[in-house]
Amino acid sequence: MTQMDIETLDRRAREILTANDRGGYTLPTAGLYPYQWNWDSAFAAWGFARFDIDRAWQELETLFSGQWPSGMVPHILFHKPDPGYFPGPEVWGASNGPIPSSGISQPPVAATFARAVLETDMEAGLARARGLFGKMKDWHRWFMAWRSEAGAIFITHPWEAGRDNTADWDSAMALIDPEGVGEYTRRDTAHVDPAMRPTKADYDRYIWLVQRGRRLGWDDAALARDAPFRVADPTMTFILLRANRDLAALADALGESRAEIDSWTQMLIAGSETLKTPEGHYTAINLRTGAHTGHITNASFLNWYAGIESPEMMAELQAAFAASPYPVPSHKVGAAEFDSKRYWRGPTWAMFNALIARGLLDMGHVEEAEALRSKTASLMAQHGFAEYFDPLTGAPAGGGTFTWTAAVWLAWASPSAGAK
Ligand code: 9WN
Repeated sequence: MTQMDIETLDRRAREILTANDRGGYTLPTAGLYPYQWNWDSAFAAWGFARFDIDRAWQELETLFSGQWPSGMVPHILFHKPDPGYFPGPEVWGASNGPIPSSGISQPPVAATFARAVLETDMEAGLARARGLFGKMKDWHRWFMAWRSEAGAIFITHPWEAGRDNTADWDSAMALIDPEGVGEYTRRDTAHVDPAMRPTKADYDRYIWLVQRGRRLGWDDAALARDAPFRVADPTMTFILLRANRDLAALADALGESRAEIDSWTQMLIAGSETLKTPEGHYTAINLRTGAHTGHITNASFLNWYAGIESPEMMAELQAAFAASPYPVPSHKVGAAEFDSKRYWRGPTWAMFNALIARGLLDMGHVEEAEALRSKTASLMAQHGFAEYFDPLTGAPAGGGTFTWTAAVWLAWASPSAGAK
């Protein structure tokens, strides 16, 4: 990549963030996702911090303006109505918070990126970080209260982990009979090739679970009783563990107490161990049956990001590097469920790679971190800032001009980012 290529790509990535900006929050991509999504926004903040620090803080502040009194931060905030997305606010029927929203959460990367933003803005940023600190802590407390099974964080809807149709949910989804879900019109397949999206069987169950939540008024205690879908998930567990460590560092920087946060960290470390199979791989657990799914997905490789060493996962990472030119696939290449184009069942996600590589770097695996960065950078340089990519050919898939892909280019993959 020449200096000129890098400058052009940096400029293009900044343009995408700016074009997806709706004033205080950023859409993942116009058309397909016309609202504010939780973890997408935290990635956007990381990207904005490269060229507009005030806008970076604002992205996080707008996200937390939708926090529910329970501490939960919804996965979608419906700031303005838009008929282009289904299910919209009327389907969710969640009026539990200050802004119409969905009724579930998403992986809590916010504290990690708030810390990263603060590191680029140590003086002026302290006041902004202070404004967010208590809200982030309340959110983490909500996870520990309502989504923890002995320290392993579980999800109650496939959308909660942000890996909608991963094979990790298959056994749990098979136990749901979506009877009575009724007719509905999907919008996603009007924007994107249906071969790159979840199936109708998946969608029926997504909507059926939303209808159940709505019926129960999105009340945490009611939802927890006889929950039809409960899967302990490496995405959630590792990301909350990492975010918790970063929240504790923020507590230190702000002169706040870290005792309660540290107690959660210990529980999450113990919970992470329950995700480990006898082969030493981190996989999801269907809590209704107690069985590990045994699938190696890109979430399995977040152990380093969470501060956990694993020679077995390192061997799997080397295997993933050998199996495709554009790792890390969201499902192991060669496994029966692998589908190179279908969303979370095979494609490579640049934002996931950014998390995996940060973990590798933090734990001293410099060579692997750099290999992953440069492979991801060449993927974007050749194929643009797509939602996800075919790990075998690099072909772009899903939505285009994607916020979090552009953000991770700016903050991590671009040679100008200094590989942080
Ligand atoms: C449902 C916005 C979101 C991401 C998720 C990704 C996808 C939504 C959808 O898009 O999910 O939340 O409708 O497919 O799976 O991780 O946050 O980019």
